[in-house]
Amino acid sequence: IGYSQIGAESEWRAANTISIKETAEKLGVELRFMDAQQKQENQIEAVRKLIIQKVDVIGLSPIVETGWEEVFREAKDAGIPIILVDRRAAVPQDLYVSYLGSDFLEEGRNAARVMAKLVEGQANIVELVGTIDSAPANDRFTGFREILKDYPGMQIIASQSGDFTRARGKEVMAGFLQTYGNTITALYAHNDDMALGAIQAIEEYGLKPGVDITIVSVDAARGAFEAMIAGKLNATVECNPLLGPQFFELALKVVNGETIPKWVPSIETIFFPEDAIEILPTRTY
Ligand code: GZL
Repeated sequence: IGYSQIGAESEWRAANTISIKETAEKLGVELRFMDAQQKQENQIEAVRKLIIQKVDVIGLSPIVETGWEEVFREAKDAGIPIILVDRRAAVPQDLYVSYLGSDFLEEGRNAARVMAKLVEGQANIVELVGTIDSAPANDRFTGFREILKDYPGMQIIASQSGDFTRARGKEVMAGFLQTYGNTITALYAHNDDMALGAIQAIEEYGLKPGVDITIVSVDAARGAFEAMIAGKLNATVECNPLLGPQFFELALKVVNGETIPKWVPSIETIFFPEDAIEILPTRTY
C-alpha cells in the first residue's frame, strides 16, 4: 500500500500518521509511506513514484482541493485505485474509489452553534482559517457562516489563514489584537494548534483567553484538553485523526474487488471544559 501524507503541521497530523503506520505494522501490510513536507508538488511526485512501484492501492490526504486531476488520471490508467483519506480532492468521482474523512461543513456548523450558546448570540469574532484551499478550511469557513446567519448579534470582524500551525496562529492573532484590541470578544480557530498559538498571543497582549475572549476550536487534540482544564479554551469540536484501521479495511475491500461507499464519514463529537479532566486520560492524541 502506498500512502502520500501532507507533512507534520499539527498534533492532529502527527496522530494521523501514527495511526496509519501502526495499523500497517499490526496487519503486516507493506506500507510505502511518503511525507510531502506540506508541498503539493511532493505529493504529486509521490503518487507518480507509487505508480511506478505498482502498489496495490494509493492512499493520500490531499493538502489542497485542486490540482489533482492529471496525476489521478495517471493512477487510474495504471489500474491503481486511489482512496482519499482525511481531506477531499475536487476531481471527478470516477478518479477515486472512496473518501474516508470528516464532515468538515458540520464541524464548522457545530463550532458556530457552540459559540452562539457560549456568547449568548453577541460577539465580535476573529477567525483563524486553516491551510488556504484545503477541504477542512473551505468547509469549516462555510459551515460556520451558515449558522451565523441566524445570529445578527455575531459578526466576523477579521478572518485570516494561520495555515493550521501554532506559530502562524500566534502571529495572526497578535496582528488581530494590534488592530482590534479588546473589541474582539471571540475567536474561531479551524484547529487546536492555531488556537493554542492564539492563546499565547492573547496572554502576551494582556487579555484572558477563555474569559475576555471566548475560544472555540476544532480537532480535540491533547493540547485542547489541557487548555480547557486551564480555563483558556471554551470548546473543541472533534475531528478524528485515527483513520488507520478504517483505511486499511477499505483498501483490503478494494483489492478484493468489493464495492465500497464513495464517502465513509469519521465518527466525532464535541468536548467542553467540564468534561476535560475526566476525558483527557482516555485520549490517545
Ligand atoms: C482535518 C485535517 C486538518 C486538521 C488540522 O481532517 O486535515 O489538518 O484539522 C490538520 O489540525 O493540520
